Amino acid sequence: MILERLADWIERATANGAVPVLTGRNGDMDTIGSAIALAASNPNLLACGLHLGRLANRLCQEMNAPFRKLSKNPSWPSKIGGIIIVDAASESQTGVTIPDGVPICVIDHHDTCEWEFGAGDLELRSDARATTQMVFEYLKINSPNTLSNQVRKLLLAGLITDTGRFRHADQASLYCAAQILEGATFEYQEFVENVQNEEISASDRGAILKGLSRCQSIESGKWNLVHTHAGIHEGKVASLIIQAGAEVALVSRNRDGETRLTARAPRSSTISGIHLGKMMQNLAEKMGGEGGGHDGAAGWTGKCDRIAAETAFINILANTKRNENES
Ligand SMILES: [Mn+2]
Repeated sequence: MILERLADWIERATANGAVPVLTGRNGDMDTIGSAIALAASNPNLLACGLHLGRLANRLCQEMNAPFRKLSKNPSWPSKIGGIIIVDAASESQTGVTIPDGVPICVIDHHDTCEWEFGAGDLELRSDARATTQMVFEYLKINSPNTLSNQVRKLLLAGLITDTGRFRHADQASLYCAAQILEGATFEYQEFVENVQNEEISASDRGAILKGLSRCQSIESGKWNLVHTHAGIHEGKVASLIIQAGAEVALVSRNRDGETRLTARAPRSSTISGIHLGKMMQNLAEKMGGEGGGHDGAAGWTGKCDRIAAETAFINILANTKRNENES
């Protein structure tokens, strides 16, 4: 059983020194919640990463959850037993350089993977809807005492946000959510309201609306694409575009010479043949940079200008076959 291999890996690594549990640089609730929850199971594990996203930052403050913010060139503990990376499909997705010669363990649920593994490394990859789901499965069996209300809240928050409030859930993730709540003494509805209670400042609202006002709807091959650029909140803009009925949403941004693409697609599009993660990986092969993700949510980052990146994505979309099914 693969989770036993994780238990063995952690036991060996923590016997050799401190083991940072490193998050993805987007700092979303899934990566942060996974790291803090897993780190709570062993005193030699330390949750850390480059960045805390808005929601993760607020929940961590409310719960006083231990998380260490790293600089781009972190000073790692001198006696380091290994590094666990959660919810990141590549080293660049962590934003930091992993020291050479240190065993790594990657726990991730993305469809794409650019890690290279050597002897002593461990990869745990699954089709879980959130990495917190994988961490819960591990803690449930190997460290049930770690599952305090606080840890359960962090795990549940990762599951709630990565599934878009369970819109993209499946049987296993819903069952996992029920199990997380089974031993909890907080109320689900109250917690969900707290997670959803995201305040958007007037200037952020302005940026989101500006992004929406620039939207263009085009036909690319057999697909409808709505694309725009936004300086902030690209994921939110993309979700709003999908709610407006687009088959594929693409939001780009350019900052400090780096272009980032964020794409979303509804289930009806992924059933018909869209796999945004693979398309972004394809884009990285053509344009350089790094791309990947899930079928309905993915991203790419690279050095070329915004228009060139958008054009390359649109070409890939135009060449994506559509499975027509009669139902
Ligand atoms: Mn995730």
